[in-house]
Amino acid sequence: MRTQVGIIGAGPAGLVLSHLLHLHGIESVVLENRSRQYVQERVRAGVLEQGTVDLLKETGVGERLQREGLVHYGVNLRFGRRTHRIDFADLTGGKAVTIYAQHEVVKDLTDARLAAGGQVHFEVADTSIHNFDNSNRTSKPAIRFRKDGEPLELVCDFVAGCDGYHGICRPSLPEGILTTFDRVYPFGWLGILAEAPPSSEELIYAYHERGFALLSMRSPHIGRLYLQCRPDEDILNWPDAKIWQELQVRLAAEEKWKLVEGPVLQKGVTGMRSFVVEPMQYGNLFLAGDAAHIVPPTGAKGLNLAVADVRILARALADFYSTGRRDLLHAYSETCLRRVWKVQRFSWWMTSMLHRFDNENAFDHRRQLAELDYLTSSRAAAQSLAENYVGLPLE
Ligand code: FAS
Ligand code: PHB
Repeated sequence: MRTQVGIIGAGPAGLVLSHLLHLHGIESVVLENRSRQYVQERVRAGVLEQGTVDLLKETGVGERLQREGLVHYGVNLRFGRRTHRIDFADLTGGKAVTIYAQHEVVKDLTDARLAAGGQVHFEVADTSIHNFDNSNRTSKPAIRFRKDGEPLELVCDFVAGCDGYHGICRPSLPEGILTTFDRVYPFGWLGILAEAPPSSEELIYAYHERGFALLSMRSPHIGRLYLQCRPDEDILNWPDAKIWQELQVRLAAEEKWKLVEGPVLQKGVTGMRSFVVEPMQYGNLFLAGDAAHIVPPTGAKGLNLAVADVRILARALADFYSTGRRDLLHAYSETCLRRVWKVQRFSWWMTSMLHRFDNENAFDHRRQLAELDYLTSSRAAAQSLAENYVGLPLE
């Protein structure tokens, strides 16, 4: 097989990249080891930044998003049982976020790629990457894999490692090339999908002495709620009634407000870490999305950062194929990392402010409350949160 850009991973990074390359007339092949159904049903992120929404709409894959997405012009912080709204429209000149599940984005992009004759191969196995280090000018990069048991090789000009945190691309780089920056948090999130109308129009981030809680949603009928838990929490210790009981305590408000419960459709525990590798490229291999970085979900940034990476990569590849110049490709990692580290900072800050840490004391708890008090009483502080939450400019 032969193509211009070989893409490993059919998550948001891989699919948006393939779609953007297609719009530039650049061929790509996407190789995904899971089934199409698995990838399109995997419950992950739910908040799209303004820039992500604009990109999907402007590039012709935002029709269902426009119809079904929930546009939010604000978010709520709840602490001391009192609720404070951060008004995005006022603080960011009209920007918003849209609630639209990641797996819906993946569905829309997969449909669009296949409808355009794009090559997205699911359930490939034994993927490996070769000749990407640019040392041997005669042999082009290659991706070897099995499809229906048959060994195949995809020869390409460039390889995009969009295969997530557990993929094979990052580990394929030679020893000594990558520097890793890592912080593992001493807690996780227990998340549920519930068949219950969300009890708030907009998201509620709650700081509570028993731990963080978040009320989010997927539709006017489906709630998505999280509570801080131990990082190695066994979900079997959390029957539905106990989850709802804890959410009722942590989300309680002094104003007249009730958290409506309902059947739990899905529940799971996610660990939390901040992770970055530098550089995000080597030879003709480019890492994008979770393959290169992980953020704690408190800032709702993971998916959006993946999209930001591949916007930069698609532009660099388009410039190369139209002019032969490699300067944007050479600057890919540096360009992405400027935004990656600012998003890492914001996600770390939101996480540190809203969660209870076992090794912190009464001073720290008062400091966290002061941070929340400052955020909700200073326009400048609120504007900083708002501009990060709706999404920083691409560059
Ligand atoms: P992805 O992991 O989405 O995609 C990588 C793809 O590569 C996968 O489909 C995988 O099957 C495939 N792959 C892996 N190895 C391969 C191989 N060897 N060969 C071929 N294919 C291979 N972010 C938020 O903003 N909010 C959230 O609430 C949130 N919740 C999350 C919950 C969980 C459990 C997890 C794991 C992540 C969550 N995230 C959240 C972050 C998440 O949304 C990611 O940031 C986003 O999926 C990044 O997209 P990709 O970089 O495309 O990686
Ligand atoms: C979600 O709806 O899944 C969600 C929302 C906001 C976050 C994290 C997850 O910060």
